[in-house]
Amino acid sequence: MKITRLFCAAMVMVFLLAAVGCAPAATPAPAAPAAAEKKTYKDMTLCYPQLGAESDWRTANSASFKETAEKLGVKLIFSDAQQKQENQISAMRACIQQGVSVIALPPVVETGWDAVLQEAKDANIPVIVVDRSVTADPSMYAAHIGSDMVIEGKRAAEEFNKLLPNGGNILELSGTTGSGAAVGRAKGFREALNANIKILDSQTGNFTRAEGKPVMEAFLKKYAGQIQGVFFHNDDMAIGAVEAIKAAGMKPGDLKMVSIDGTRGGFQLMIDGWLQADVECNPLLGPQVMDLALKLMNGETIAKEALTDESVFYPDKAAELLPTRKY
Ligand code: GYE
Repeated sequence: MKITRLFCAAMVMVFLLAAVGCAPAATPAPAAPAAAEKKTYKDMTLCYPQLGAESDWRTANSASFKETAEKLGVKLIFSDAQQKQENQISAMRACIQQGVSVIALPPVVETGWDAVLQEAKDANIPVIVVDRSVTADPSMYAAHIGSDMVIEGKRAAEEFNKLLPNGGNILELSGTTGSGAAVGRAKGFREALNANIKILDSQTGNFTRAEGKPVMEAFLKKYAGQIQGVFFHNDDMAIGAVEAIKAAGMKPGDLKMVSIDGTRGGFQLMIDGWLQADVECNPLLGPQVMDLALKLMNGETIAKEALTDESVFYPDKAAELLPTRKY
């Protein structure tokens, strides 16, 4: 009897010890999320309501999205809004209806996005603002990725400060009115331009060759003999304007000229002596945007602002670099 009791007490002790000391180790660890639950590029439907096809920069930007999507197996819903905000908004609405994974929006102008951004938010579809900026509150979108347009404008101004050390009069051929690119570049340019350089006039050429040419023709008629330089918000307008400048009988170097983008066309203008500097603006944003979109699909937090690293190109290296340019 005594032995039995002792045996029982011992058993209880063993049981208690096991319960206290060993139980935690015996409890199975919480199951790690299965790798299969993580979304991949193959699960992504990305909406890209492109703003238009106005420039070589834009063509390269569209190609970057199409090629990257193809390579990664992302389903891309691409449209061309022909520089009209209302077309971009209806393309976005169609994407929201379809229930895409992410919308990447290159906004043609800065304002007027609140309603459609709210609709995307209500549908739980994250929006990455690409290239140009929006004035909407940052809480309305997941992130903005693109160039710092103000810095680009400052870089262009610094070139004029070097090109016209004793000052002078210049003209500005600006981008699409109300676009983040034109607003930022104009602002940065004015902030960094020496006080002895005067901007006599500023007109939009809508970022296109076709509109750049007549604006330059009108400028030359109005300001003949009064100007030393021209600042272009992009290379396409510079290309259009050079046609007008040539037609007016002027030679490379008669006017100091600085542009933005760094496209092959801009490089050719530097080689031919028309442009004295070209400020880089990188359109190849497809890989970075899709990487961020995938992170959003997997619930990861991403930085609100991702700026592209850029520099300035000069005529001395233009011929050597031209064959390596991707756009
Ligand atoms: O510089 C211009 C294009 O938004 C950065 O748009 C872009 C600008 C680019 O049409 O060529």
